[in-house]
Amino acid sequence: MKIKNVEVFVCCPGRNFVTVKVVTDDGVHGLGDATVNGREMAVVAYLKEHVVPCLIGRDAHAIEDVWQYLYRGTYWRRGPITMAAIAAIDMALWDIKGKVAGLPLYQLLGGKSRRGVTLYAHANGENVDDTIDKAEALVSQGFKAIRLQSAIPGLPVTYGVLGDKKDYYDMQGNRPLPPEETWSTQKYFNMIEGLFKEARERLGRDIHLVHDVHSRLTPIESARLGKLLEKYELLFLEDASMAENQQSYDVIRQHTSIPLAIGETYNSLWDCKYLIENQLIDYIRVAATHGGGVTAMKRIADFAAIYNVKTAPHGAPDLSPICFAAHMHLDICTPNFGIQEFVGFGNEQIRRVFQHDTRLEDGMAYLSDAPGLGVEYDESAASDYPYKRSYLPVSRLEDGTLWNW
Ligand code: KDG
Ligand code: MG
Repeated sequence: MKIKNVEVFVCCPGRNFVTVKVVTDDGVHGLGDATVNGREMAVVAYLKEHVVPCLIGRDAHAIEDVWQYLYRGTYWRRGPITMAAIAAIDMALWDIKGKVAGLPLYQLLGGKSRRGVTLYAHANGENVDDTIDKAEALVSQGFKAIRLQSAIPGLPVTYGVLGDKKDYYDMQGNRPLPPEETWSTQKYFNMIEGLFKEARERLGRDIHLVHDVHSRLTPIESARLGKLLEKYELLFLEDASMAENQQSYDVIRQHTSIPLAIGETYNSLWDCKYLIENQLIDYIRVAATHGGGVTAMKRIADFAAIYNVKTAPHGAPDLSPICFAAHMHLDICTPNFGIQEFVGFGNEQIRRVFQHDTRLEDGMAYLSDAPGLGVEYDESAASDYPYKRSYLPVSRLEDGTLWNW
C-alpha cells in the first residue's frame, strides 16, 4: 500500500489548525495534526516544500522507517516545526494502519490498560473566589482533577484568565499582532498561596489540584513556591521554570517535594532525557503534535516508565482534536499514564470541522471503537473558516523588560 498523495489544510474555526491528510493508492486516508500556535504557516511550508515530495510512493505501512527517514534522514533535526511535520505524518500513518486493520489505534498499541482516561479540567477565575466557584462547578460535573489559575491583583491580564474574552479559544486566537501582558513575581506570590488555601477549604482533600506557572519563575523562586504549596498536596506544579538548562531542576528538587511536570514545549526524547533519568520531574507533558507523533510519544513514555515518571500530555486548545485523539489512544494503553489535560471539545465550528464520538463521563473520557484515530475532518466545513494570522501574547516585567509569557 503506497502513499499516493498528501494534502495540507489550514483552517480557523475560532483558532488556526494545520491538518495533514495522507491518501494511499488503495484510497484509505489518515489524518494528522501539525499545528504550532502562532507559527502555523512555517509548518505548512516545511511540509509542502520539503516533506511531501519525499513521501509519494513510499510504503504507507512502514511507519517507523518513514519516521526515521524524516528525522534521522534530515541533517537539520528537531525543533517544533520539523517535529510537528513529522508528527502529523506519523499520526496519519497510524490512522491508516488502524483503518486497514479495522481496529482502533489503541488496539495496535497493545490494548487497554484502563477503563477510561482521567482528565484534568481548567478553572480560570478573575479572583480567588471566582476560580474556586468555577472549580466547584467542574466538580459538580464530575471532574476529579482541576487546574487552578487566578488573575493577579494589580496586574491587568494574567495567563490562563479570560478577562474580556468569551472563551479560551478566543483568548488564544485571532490576534493580528502579539498583545503584551505584564508580569510581577512579587504580586503573583502575594496571591498564590491564598488560592490553594481557599481551594482546599472549599473543595476538600479528594480533588486533585494542578497549577501552571508557565515558566515565569527562576529556579530558586520555583523552589520557594514549591515549599509554600507543599501542604496543599498538588498533583503537580507545571512548568515551574524554563528548562533550556535542564540542570535548573536540580535546584528546585533539592528544596521541595512538590511533584513537578514539564514538557509541553519539548520536541523529542532528548529534550526530556536529563530530567527523566535524574528523576527531577514526576510527569512528562510532551504533546504528540510537538514531540514527533505517536511513535515518538510511545518511546518517551517507555523511557519515562523506567524512572517512575508518568505521562500527562498537553491538552491545550491549540492542539487539534486529531492530536487529542492520538493522546487518548496512548493514554488508555500506557502503563505509566498519569492524567490528560482537557479544555473541552471546542466551539461549534471546531466540532463541525473535526468529528468524533468521544464520550465524557464523571471526569473521564471514553474513546469510540472507530478504526484508526476515530476523527474525521470535514474539508468543506473547514473551507468556511480560512486561516487568520494570529499570535500568542508576549510578557514584560513592570519596568518593561521582556519576560517569559
Ligand atoms: O500555545 C500555548 C499554549 O498551548 C499553552 O499556553 C497552554 O500552557 C498551556 C497548558 O498547559 O495548557
Ligand atoms: Mg502549560
